[in-house]
Amino acid sequence: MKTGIIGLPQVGKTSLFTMLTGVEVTPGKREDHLGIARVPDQRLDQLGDLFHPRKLTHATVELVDVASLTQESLRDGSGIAALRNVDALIHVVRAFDDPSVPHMAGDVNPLRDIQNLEFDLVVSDLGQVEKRLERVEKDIKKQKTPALVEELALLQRMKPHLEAEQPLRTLALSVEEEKRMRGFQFLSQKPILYALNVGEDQAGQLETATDRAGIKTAPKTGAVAICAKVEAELAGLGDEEAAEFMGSYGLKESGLARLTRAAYALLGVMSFFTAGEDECRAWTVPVGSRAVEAAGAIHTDLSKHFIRAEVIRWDQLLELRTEAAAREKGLLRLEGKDYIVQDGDVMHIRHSG
Ligand SMILES: Nc1nc2c(ncn2[C@@H]2O[C@H](COP(=O)(O)OP(=O)(O)OP(=O)(O)O)[C@@H](O)[C@H]2O)c(=O)[nH]1
Ligand SMILES: [Mg+2]
Repeated sequence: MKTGIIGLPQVGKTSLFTMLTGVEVTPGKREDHLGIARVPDQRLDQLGDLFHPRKLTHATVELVDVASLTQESLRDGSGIAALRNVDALIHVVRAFDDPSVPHMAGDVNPLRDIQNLEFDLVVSDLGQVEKRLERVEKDIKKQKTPALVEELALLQRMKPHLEAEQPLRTLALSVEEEKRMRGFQFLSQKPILYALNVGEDQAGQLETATDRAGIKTAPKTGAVAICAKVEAELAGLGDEEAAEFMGSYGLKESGLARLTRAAYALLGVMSFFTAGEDECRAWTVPVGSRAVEAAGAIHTDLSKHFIRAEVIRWDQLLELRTEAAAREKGLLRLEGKDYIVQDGDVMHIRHSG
């Protein structure tokens, strides 16, 4: 899974990137940064406490911190290139007040900033669609293939939608049509998570911050508030100190955990676990995945030679402590290929070969 961090200058993109990935970057340099974020998961940590595995492996998300997504970089294509193949966008929106940090638009106004950047994405896509339309219309005159005719019809639907300043996210497309358009990497089509970066004074009211800012969620859109300043301080603390520090703000979990949860919900993915003395590990799969597909996420061979999955809910396993005890109680279930995996399932794949 790959996510692109975008936003206006000086809103806290790199601060967020650093807090998610732990990658320190040279301040002041305007360049894209790439990093891997560990997806925090208390359930996995607890499984780790139970099994004491040699390896504890969290799920990861690839992040790219895009230095400047300006109207120019969108026009010349360099901004789009940085976001190729990202599954989702995180739009960092400034909500903190700090006279020492210049604000490009003058004053703090999250809604306006969201609308402006959305507009830039829509304009960029419109340019792409128009270019492609011209090409397809030309080609169709030479040779009228069914594929071109379909593409033309689709582009002709997209154009007025974009001209009405609507992002492609809100255009209903069939699975087939989505596939057809994927290669174009339209930016306004990607799911987007608004990350409202609030000041320390609001760190205690993160739950309500996005509502108070008037951010409405729409299809393929999510919103979450974080306080980069508080997170940066958290990063330097041990677990106990961190809990105490969060408690002083009335926070139960880190912004990191909140943000990744929101991103998972937005992307329609979830985690299941494998657990043993060797390794406890979280795996990310789409919600609704079948057992055989989950097995394939671990290794293609496991899906090919899949026999059965032994499944138990993570909290039940923690309560009963051992798989033997779980089996005795009948809580360790044997499931077939078509079992729909649930968030938090602990699975052991039985396979042949
Ligand atoms: N007061 C306050 N300052 C913040 C907060 N988050 C970031 N900053 C400051 O804002 C400035 C910009 O932060 P960056 O993380 O570099 O922002 P950016 O979006 O990456 O900036 P560019 O890459 O230059 O566009 C830095 O001086 C940060 O310390 C916050 O929550 N509160
Ligand atoms: Mg930056």
